[in-house]
Amino acid sequence: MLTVYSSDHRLHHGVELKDGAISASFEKPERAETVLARVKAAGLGEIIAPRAYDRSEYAGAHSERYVEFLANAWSEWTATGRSCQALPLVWPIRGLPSTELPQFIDGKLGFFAMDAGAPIGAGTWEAVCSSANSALTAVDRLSDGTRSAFALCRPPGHHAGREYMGGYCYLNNAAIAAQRCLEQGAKRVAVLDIDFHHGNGTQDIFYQRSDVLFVSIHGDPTVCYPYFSGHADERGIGQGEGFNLNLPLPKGSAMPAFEAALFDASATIARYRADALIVSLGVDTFEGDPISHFRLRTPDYLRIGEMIEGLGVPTLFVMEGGYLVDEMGVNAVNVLLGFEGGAR
Ligand code: SP5
Ligand code: ZN
Repeated sequence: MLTVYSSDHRLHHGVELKDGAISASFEKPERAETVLARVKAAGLGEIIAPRAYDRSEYAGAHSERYVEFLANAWSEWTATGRSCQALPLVWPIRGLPSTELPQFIDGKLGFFAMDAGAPIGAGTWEAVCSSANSALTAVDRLSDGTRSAFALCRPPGHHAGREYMGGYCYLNNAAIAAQRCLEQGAKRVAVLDIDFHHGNGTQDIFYQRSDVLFVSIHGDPTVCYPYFSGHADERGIGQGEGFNLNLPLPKGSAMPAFEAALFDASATIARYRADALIVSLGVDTFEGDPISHFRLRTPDYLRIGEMIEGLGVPTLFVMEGGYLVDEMGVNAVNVLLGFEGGAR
């Protein structure tokens, strides 16, 4: 399987508000390095760098003013004399009268963020573009007839909505990839999100549309991040009604429950007759993950890959979460190996 990877991800090394203090984020550069090392060790296949794309390629998934904000945020922030990473501290919560975009960076940060989980530093924008470009490059290889590809994206993307960042995510790599599949002739694209956290951003981007089916398996949002989306009754609206499926599972769920949910997800995707499948591949479902609450084990990821292969659709895997650095390489690549094993 082809892997698309850029070392430019290292330009982003965010901070995180943790236990009342600022420290290094769980979402750190070593994550992508350990996955890359495992791709090589397992002999998964060719590894290529992403090509450059114009910013307008992100516009199907995000608004122009949001992309503009991301591109300029660091320079606007440092222009105020600050050199630490930029974080929002005020949000337009329901009930406040103004929905106008503020003109000062501190207001813009809150306007375009769902939480304080997406810090912006000097290299963030460049890293974010390399991540999205990896997904786009992988789509372009898929449309050349390749059966599957792996975009080793970092930072991740599935919490980023049409006009907001959050949860370590800035541009929604999976949504940008889905949009490009449509531009390249696909009529129906399915996004299957198996990260522990609900892919609220991807849901947001496609909620009113029927040309992209979104299916997500995740921790129950009544007790798990992102709390404000991911419930089973969120089914899409307007044209999109019936094209959004959330399968929340209780904290502590292990493979039997996960496999049953993946079986349901697969049935829905098969009925949709997708021309392409994008998998938001998080491995924070692992039993040892430091911020998540499922109990999958390393061999379970082989089975997941095999089940996804059974759909028989050209498939792009996009790296999302997974925070136990020592194990996430093996677990992520196991999904890919399971997929390839299923194809044999
Ligand atoms: C892409 C992705 O997986 N984003 C996840 C964002 C989760 N943000 C909330 C993290 C809450 C961390 N709580 C720390 C508990 C440590 N014991
Ligand atoms: Zn996650």
